[in-house]
Amino acid sequence: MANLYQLIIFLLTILYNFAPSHQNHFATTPPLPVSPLPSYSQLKWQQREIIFFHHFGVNTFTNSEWGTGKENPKIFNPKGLNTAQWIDVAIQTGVSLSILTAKHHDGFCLWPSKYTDHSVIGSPLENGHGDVVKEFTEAANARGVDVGLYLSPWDRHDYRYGKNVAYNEYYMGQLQELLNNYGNVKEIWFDGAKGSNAPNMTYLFNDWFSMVEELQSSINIFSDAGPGVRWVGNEKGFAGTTCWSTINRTSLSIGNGSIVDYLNTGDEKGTDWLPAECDVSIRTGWFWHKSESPKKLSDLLEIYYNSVGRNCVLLLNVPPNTTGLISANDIQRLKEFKSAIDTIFTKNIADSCSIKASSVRGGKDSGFGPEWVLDKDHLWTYWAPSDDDDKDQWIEFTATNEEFRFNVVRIQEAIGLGQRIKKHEIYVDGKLVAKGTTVGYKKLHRLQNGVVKGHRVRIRFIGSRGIPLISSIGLHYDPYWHPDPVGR
Ligand code: FUL
Repeated sequence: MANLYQLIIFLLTILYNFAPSHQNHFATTPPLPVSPLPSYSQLKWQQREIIFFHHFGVNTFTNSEWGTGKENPKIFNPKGLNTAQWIDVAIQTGVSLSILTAKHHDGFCLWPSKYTDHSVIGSPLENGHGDVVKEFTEAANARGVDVGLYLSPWDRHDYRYGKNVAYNEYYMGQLQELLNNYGNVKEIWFDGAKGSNAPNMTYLFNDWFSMVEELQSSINIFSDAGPGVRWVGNEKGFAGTTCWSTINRTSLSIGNGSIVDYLNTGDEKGTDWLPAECDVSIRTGWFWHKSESPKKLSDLLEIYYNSVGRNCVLLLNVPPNTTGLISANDIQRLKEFKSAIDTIFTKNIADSCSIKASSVRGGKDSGFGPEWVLDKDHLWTYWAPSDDDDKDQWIEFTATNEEFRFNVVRIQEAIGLGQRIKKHEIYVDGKLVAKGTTVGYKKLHRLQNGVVKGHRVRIRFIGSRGIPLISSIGLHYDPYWHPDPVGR
């Protein structure tokens, strides 16, 4: 009798579980994020990939890099100033944000600040009625390019410099002028440079940052220690081969050169999301000098692979000349640079491959299959392995007809849910061709042995914080890449 009773209960349980009304019809949910996470503004910033910097001021006319602060404003005379031309160059280069030096260390202001006369007011520009910040921001707004500003804390001109209260009041007054009167500002740039004549000068960074965030809602604050974006630790445009967007802000300080290695690699265990920006000039100097010319295309590509291709944003300085224009040879080099990037990355050889993975979260058709690494949304659609697939997670591409040929591999993580990957390897027909550590928003591998041919590419993820989430993968051919045969 008891057995019969048990049998009935068993059959009823089966019926209950398989009755249509009790089946799970819901889609598989996305996995939990692994914190820390980027803010909306940090994600937008990361997707820009390349940003322009324009160093322009009295140094442009004195052929120097650091002005003394004693320059006569009358020397600032860009007779053909055309900021629209700068912005057009940004657009042609695919750049969506340009940052201008509103004030450099010499203290000369490119806008008519009411707190000093060391500015465009004393210059021949529109007989003292000019405003480069206004022209620049208006040209950018009219063309749909975002703007950023650099207001140097170190001021070699102003008499208040070195007097803590007076100078911080002056500086904060200028911040209010710049952030109240020129529309949206998407990035503000602070460095920690100080005059050796005023070693006790204290910059009230915390007050400055609070004020910046009060005045501009979607701004990223750049400094050695963020809080929006961190310095990469050098001015060569190179990030570490390992580069986490995470770091401990409490270990950072602004203007302290000893932490450059930490800034360069970030910190796997960091509790703050603070991605790195790689600043470098297209020429040797930050300001325009007649004797200098733009870097070679191969150098710019090297910088691109070592910055954008290492999970960073490239802040490329393009200095306007004494006429007030971007020089023709810089424009030419930027055209070549943009065209090279398009040539390399427009075609993805993986698009014509069949694709499979070690496992899929929620099974086939769950929305997390490996095919999602080939769609055009690079952030919120991704391949996710199943939670229990923690030994050998891989994704594999197989050529459907003739063998493929490539020399660049691009991997991108769904960083909206955190940066996860610690270690990965790339195999072609079973042979290891590249390996690396972090991936982040974008990792580019230029294959050190040049072009590989084959039928099967497997990318293995062999260490991650939580499961890896891969938003995009590309197999590309870079015709400009000729690895040095020495040391192979
Ligand atoms: C540094 C400055 O000292 C350089 O002149 C330049 O502006 C560079 C981008 O930042 O801190």
